[in-house]
Amino acid sequence: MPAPTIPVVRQWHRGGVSTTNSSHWGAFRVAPDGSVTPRPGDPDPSPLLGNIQGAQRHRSRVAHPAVRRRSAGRGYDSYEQVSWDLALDLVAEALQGTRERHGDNAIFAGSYGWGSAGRFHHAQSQLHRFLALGGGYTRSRNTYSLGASEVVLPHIVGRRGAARVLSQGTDWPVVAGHADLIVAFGGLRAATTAVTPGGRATHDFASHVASARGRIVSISPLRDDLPSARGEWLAIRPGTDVALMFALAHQIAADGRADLAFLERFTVGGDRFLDSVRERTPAWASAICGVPEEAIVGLARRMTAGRTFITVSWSLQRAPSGEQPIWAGLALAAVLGQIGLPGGGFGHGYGSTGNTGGGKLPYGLPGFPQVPNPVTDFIPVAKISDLLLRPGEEFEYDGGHYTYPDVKLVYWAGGNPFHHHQDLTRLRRAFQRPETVIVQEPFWTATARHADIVLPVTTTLERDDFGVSHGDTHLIAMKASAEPYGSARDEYDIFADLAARLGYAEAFTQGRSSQEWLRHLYDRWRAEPKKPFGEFWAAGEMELPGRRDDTVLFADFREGKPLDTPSGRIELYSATVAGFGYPECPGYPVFAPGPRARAYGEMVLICNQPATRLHSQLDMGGFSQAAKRSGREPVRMHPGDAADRGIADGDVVRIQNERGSVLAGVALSDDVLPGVAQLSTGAWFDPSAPEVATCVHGNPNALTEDAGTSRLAQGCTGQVTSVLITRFGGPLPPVRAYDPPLEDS
Ligand SMILES: Nc1nc2c(c(=O)[nH]1)N[C@H]1C(S)=C(S)[C@@H](COP(=O)(O)OP(=O)(O)OC[C@H]3O[C@@H](n4cnc5c(=O)[nH]c(N)nc54)[C@H](O)[C@@H]3O)O[C@H]1N2
Ligand SMILES: Nc1nc2c(c(=O)[nH]1)N[C@H]1C(S)=C(S)[C@@H](COP(=O)(O)OP(=O)(O)OC[C@H]3O[C@@H](n4cnc5c(=O)[nH]c(N)nc54)[C@H](O)[C@@H]3O)O[C@H]1N2
Ligand SMILES: [Mo]
Repeated sequence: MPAPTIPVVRQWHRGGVSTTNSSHWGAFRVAPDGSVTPRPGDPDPSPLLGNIQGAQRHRSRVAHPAVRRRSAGRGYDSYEQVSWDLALDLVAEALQGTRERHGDNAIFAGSYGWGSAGRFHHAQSQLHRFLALGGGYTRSRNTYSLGASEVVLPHIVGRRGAARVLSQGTDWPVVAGHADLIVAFGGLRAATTAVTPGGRATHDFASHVASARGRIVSISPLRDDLPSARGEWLAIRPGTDVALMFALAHQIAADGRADLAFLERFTVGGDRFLDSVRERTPAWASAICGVPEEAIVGLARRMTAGRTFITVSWSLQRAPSGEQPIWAGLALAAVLGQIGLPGGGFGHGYGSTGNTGGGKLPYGLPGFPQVPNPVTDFIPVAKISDLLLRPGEEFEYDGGHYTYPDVKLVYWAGGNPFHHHQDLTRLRRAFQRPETVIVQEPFWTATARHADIVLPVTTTLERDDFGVSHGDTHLIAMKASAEPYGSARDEYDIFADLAARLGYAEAFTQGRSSQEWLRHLYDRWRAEPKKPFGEFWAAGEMELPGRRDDTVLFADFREGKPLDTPSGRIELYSATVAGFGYPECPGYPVFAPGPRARAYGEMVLICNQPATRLHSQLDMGGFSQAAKRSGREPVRMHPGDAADRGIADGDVVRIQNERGSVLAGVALSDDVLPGVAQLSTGAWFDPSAPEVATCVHGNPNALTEDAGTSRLAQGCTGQVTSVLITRFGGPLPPVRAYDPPLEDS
């Protein structure tokens, strides 16, 4: 069938003026000519804005609904474009048939992913409401971001305490104004703070770091995980932070500076912890983590000389035994005894996202209302391949035993598992198993290419919405400035039509159009005082009332209010976790070495977040493309390591291990610890030349291991893996990841 034609590109502008909009990496404006500029008033806008304009009408957009031509299998076939009517009939039939033949839990719609900013057109909220009203779905729990922390923290500081650590830590102005020393495990990486889920109108990370009165010690394998001239870099081997934390606690205790009164009064297991680090000397730790013994002793003494704030980045727990750096970091802070004091204590992720310590609003955010999901089956989010490959098998999680349901239909909207999941070869195998895979996407991502039915979705430039994040300064009107690409539609309209086919349109829409929902959500939002909707919309933004940024985490606890743990105290020993009987995660912090060079010439690969985009989003955009080398994702390595392997700057290399191989373009840098290489996530997965590499573009998840942090949290461990790196001399295959799979291949 001939492809329907794509309508001529037509930007429409309301009255020829520029329009406001927003993204997870910040608010912006679209000029009548389509160019993108930062929101005036944002002191430190993100360069990621440079990806938007070129991506908006890139050839990798999905123009029309498409159905897989079944031949070689998902991920190998081409697609036929079809009408919306046919595509929606097929989706409705598949949903109904699956429910009737296999039950509601045979539908998996965890649908993890960031989608785009915007409170109403939030893909997962749309999908989850739609499927919950239709009978339910198997869901996922926790996040790739914080899988280990979300499960272990409630055992250490209680469920409410954990929520506060994760979203309401000590505010930055308090840290900057009171800490004599900030010790940042995993650094304070400026590039990651450009991003906040829901966007942030005012990027203030740089100003907080600049205003810090104390010094900052960044403990990281990468020098540039710390932006400030006032900082110091303490280079550490990946996966060894717990050894360093133990040695710091050891030295503090050996110097007679452990706060025994704090440990006694506010913790369970403080004495036991001090006992456990008795043999964990700086010399012992130095041999493991590579930090010189004198530097460990010196740091321990500086930490007791004044007010010390300890922050652990989220990356440390996205690794094998990721529960441990959280537990050990809190134990170290407890030994110092400054938890609950301004500028002291513990924090999590101060360089991981733009709103950690970034203020509080005394009300929630507006959002599309959810309904209860009648299905109780779930997976820890990073168990997607196991779910599909092992139906009926048991898994353990947080003390419980559960069974994987037999999933027959997978529905994904707003996420890209072929970006985010580990061991993509295994994921490809897993994706062959269901009867039906449905993906809603603006772009032909690798996930869309593994679907049977692909429904094209509008981008935030093509629909009206509003954006805001927790602790934000402004609500931003996100106004449509472009016609939908091809026949792309809003998620809301897609689900409204599907609900009509399945007989519950009214329940899904409550009789409202998208515009009516926007106004409704705004009107019933508890932020007060606020302007009438029309005034807010015309102004393009509204400053948020009641914002505060003077919180001190656990100040009330220090003053006597118990935590919601079994003991009411910080559990450095948890009888609950001990009772689960997991040797790899007993009831107290332990050191377990992470991935390391296991063979001659091997290196540790850091697979961190990309500085040039959000995950895989807009990888075809200008800012992301400008960093590529020979069209491949850049891999950074130390000049010494490169010389040992006969590799020069700009060479293409093959990075491989037992799970797969990728091509990447070398960027030499002495900001990288020798023995370590860095390949950020998010290059679009490109398996088009399997004879050359699993991915010829440089997606590190072709290499990472698909294994949980431990049986406690089962969190994602994608941050680090071990690899061999060699020069690639063969003919370079083209990158085909952005070419829509529409013609016969
Ligand atoms: N190796 C390794 N892997 C990792 C990590 C790591 O540190 N190392 N980090 C992990 C972490 S923390 C995370 S959060 C995940 C991120 O993983 P994801 O959140 O899955 O990654 P994104 O690329 O943001 O995927 C969002 C998708 O939504 C699409 N989209 C945008 N707007 C819309 C919309 O309105 N509707 C629909 N239907 N789709 C839309 C985008 O085109 C994109 O394909 O990756 C994880 N993976
Ligand atoms: N530009 C940009 N910003 C983002 C995102 C993005 O995709 N792009 N994604 C957002 C999301 S979803 C999340 S969850 C957060 C994630 O926030 P993080 O997890 O904090 O971010 P990463 O960049 O993965 O890791 C930060 C640094 O940790 C260091 N590191 C890795 N392993 C170790 C280790 O074992 N020990 C020590 N000491 N350091 C280590 C690495 O050098 C790395 O640069 O970032 C958010 N911000
Ligand atoms: Mo994340």
